[in-house]
Amino acid sequence: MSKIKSIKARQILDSRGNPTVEVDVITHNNILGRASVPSGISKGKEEAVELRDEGESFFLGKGVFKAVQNVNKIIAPELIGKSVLNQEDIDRLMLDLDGTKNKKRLGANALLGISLAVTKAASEELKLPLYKYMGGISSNILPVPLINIINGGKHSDSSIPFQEFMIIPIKAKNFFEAIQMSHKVFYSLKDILYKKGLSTNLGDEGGFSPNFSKIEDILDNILEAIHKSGYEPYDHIGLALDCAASEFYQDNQYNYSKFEKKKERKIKKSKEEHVNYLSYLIKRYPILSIEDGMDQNDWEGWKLLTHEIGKEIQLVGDDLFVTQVEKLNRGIKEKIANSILIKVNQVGTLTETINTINLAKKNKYNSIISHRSGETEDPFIADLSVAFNTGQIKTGSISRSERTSKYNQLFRIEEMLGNNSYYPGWIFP
Ligand code: 2PG
Ligand code: MG
Repeated sequence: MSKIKSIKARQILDSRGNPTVEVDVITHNNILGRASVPSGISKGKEEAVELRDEGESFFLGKGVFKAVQNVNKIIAPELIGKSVLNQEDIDRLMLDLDGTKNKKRLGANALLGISLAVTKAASEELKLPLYKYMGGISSNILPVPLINIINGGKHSDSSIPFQEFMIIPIKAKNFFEAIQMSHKVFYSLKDILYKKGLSTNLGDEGGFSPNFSKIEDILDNILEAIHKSGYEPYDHIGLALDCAASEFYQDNQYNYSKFEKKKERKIKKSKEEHVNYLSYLIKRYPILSIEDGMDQNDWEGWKLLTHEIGKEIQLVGDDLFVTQVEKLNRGIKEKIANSILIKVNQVGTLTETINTINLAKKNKYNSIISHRSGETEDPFIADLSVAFNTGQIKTGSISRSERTSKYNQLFRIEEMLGNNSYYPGWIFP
């Protein structure tokens, strides 16, 4: 009865109003598994391919009807009659059907929609919460959220070159308190910005996106908000950055010109100068984690950065590893970074995502489960983070429903786990 009766995909809209894929998988028990696919804007070059329709006139060339058709016409007929409990077989069958290295024939958005909908249908079949179905009885760690309160880079039209400025509520007794602390800091920051005449408009991931003239000014304002909320930086709340450096790497240089319009500082930094700047920042501020500090192809720069500060803080590869085993293996071999960002749509199936998380775990790389800047209301990644006890999640600010839906699901999971839930806080390097 857990066999698939029907699969239907449709085009829906993501948080930016752009088309994305939603898939319904229905079993013979009339159990529904429904999942939708997120979409990034600052993408890694080697991410699995997100299939979009051509032709500017239709949703500005962003339609996903080709991917929808691939689900309904090509993949669905092959999966009808298969049990949703056989996740790996289903994912492998889809990979074979696609037959390309980067899923460009059928589209990673087509494959992922089915893969996650199958997982959800399976958990419903077994009447298990999703996190427990995926992870088993040892899944009980509530992740520390890395909460993006200032949006820059490609996620805002401000002039900040770094993409994300996040707070990490380290010293909370549980996940609920972690969010309550972050909520306080978020609104303190809003107040501070407002009183200084700065914009409190929100960027793509729900953080504020005012114009500042220096990165230090942003960090100083965040520290002010932490103090104003009655917390101590480092002791209660740490900071994290996603530089998304691939977005401002040009001709072997890190070009801060989106930001530092005034000529008082060097706008283009060599990789050594850029690394020195990041090491200066971690000395001056309570920064515990830096993601994509270097460009995705600048492995030499990554080596330098890891050598300089990789023992002191978490260095996360996002565009660098694109959630793929092959890339992470190279990083491990060359001792690049010490952590990996996990995005389901960078790789395209749940099975491959789990393989990457397991490889990271085996090699003592931290895994941070992550949203995309274009999200839907689907909270799948909240369950994923608890299922594999990754201990960290990055899913935007304390605003916008596509972000808070993940926090809300984590509240529910914490409630379900009751006394068995565990919020270890920051236990990472
Ligand atoms: C990132 C992500 C999510 P995007 O760079 O980490 O925050 O952004 O989804 O645009 O790639
Ligand atoms: Mg990133």
